[in-house]
Amino acid sequence: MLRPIRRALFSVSDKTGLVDFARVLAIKYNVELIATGGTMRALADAGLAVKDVADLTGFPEILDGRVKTLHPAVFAGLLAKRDKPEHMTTLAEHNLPEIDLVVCNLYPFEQTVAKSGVTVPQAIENIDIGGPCMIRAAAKNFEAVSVLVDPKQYTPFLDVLAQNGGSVTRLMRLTSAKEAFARIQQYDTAIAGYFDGLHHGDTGDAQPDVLQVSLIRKQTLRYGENPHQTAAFYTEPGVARPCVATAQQLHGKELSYNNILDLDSALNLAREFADPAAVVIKHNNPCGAATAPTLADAFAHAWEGDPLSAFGGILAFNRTVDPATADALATGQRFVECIIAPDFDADAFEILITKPTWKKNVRLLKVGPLFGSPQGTDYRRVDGGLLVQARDVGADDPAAWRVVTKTEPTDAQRAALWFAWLVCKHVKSNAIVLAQGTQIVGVGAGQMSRVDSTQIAIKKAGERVKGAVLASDAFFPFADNVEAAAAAGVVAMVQPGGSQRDQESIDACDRHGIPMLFTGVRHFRH
Ligand code: 93A
Repeated sequence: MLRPIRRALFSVSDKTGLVDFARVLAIKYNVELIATGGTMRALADAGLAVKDVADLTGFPEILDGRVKTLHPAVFAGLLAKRDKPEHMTTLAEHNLPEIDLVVCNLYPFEQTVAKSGVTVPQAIENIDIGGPCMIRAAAKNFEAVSVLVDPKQYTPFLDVLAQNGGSVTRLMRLTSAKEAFARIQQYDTAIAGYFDGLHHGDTGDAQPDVLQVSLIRKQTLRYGENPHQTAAFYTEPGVARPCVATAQQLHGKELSYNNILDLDSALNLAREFADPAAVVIKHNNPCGAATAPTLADAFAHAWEGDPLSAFGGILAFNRTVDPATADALATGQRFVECIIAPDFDADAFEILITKPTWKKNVRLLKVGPLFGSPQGTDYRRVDGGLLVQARDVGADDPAAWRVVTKTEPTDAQRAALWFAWLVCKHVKSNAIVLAQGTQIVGVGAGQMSRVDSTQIAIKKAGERVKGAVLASDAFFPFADNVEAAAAAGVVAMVQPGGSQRDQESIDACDRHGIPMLFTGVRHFRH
């Protein structure tokens, strides 16, 4: 059945295409526009006549915007059954207008938690309550009401209006209701996954006096770190977030104890990045990592980081593996033990499992869409006890980094330093990481002396050290690291700062004209 659009309620975080769409509704189809605060300002600034939702509800936006549309005037106008006279009488009695269209996209929860350094309160504030309620209400009442949850839907919606003299078809309303519920499901899955990783420690509660950890055996492993050690994999009951414990093995030999450790590290590094990223892990340390506009390029750059070490490595991607990436992987003498990714495109899967040298063996694990870094608590067994700490997440803010040298870094150097810093966080201490742009070219890991890590990273980088940037997981105790790096050709550095001899390192940088930044945050990984 055709339904005319007379009144539309707008409430969008992503304002892409908003004004153009609303203008056609208002001018061409004479639709009355109602909107929430920011959306209303965007429409009014563009010269459109728009009513504040507060005028509809008779109630102002309160609690920092936590309550703006949660009001019977909005929900009755959306939910009233137009073919039920009692419902229409109720609307009339309370003087509530019908709302025919909801245009709403949600607070960017997924994008927020995907960013590095996001705090729990920031994530929580990005949980949209009113938006999903309106979307659900409109979708439930799709027989009468239309709902649009994505700017991509604006043009097809206008096409339907144009074909039907300003009215919407039932097919259009039903299709958009399906998309609306699917969007809510996706949104809630992201929130549920985030909460699944939260523990009381994250909300500032004290550690409990008595800690009871109860885990369920997921699988018995053939052996532990070495063949003479028995082993099993235990997982948290009800764990649902994307992680190695919930990953689905699609192909290949049984996972080993070391595979699981390396997959966990690989995935936790890959999920740090918003751009397409590839990571190669060996013995729990990254030997290659890169981001690039395409996953195939990210893979190529990650592999090039240290091709010798990458042989037999564990790979993680933060995007679905596509055929171009699978082709690149399957080319030449490359051999990998395991690949973990949100998913594998069907053609990519076929390419990977038919590569002759891997056929039966390569382990492919699908983990589902990634969002943000895992929150919560880390446990570490020591003889006679368990060490408990909050995970090393949410501490970094590149905007708070301090330039301590006379020379300022360029924007490109800052971006490369941020990339190197994120990788550094996932390298065993003492950690030194060298990067060219968003490609790792040298890693020094797990040395007892920091300058040894620096020397190893420089050696690994070879010629590529010239023009590279350097990140150090903890402060430079002496100026020897700066001297070694500068002599090799490093052009910018980042480190936490905080040594009694910081000034010696700063002076050394100034002598070489190299910018250095202090993060104020340390990332030991023992
Ligand atoms: O904080 S909320 O959950 N409370 C509400 O009542 C509410 N109503 C709409 N967030 C709410 N919204 C959301 O505000 C919408 O889903 C949309 O993403 C955003 C638009 O706000 P503004 O128009 O002020 O930019």
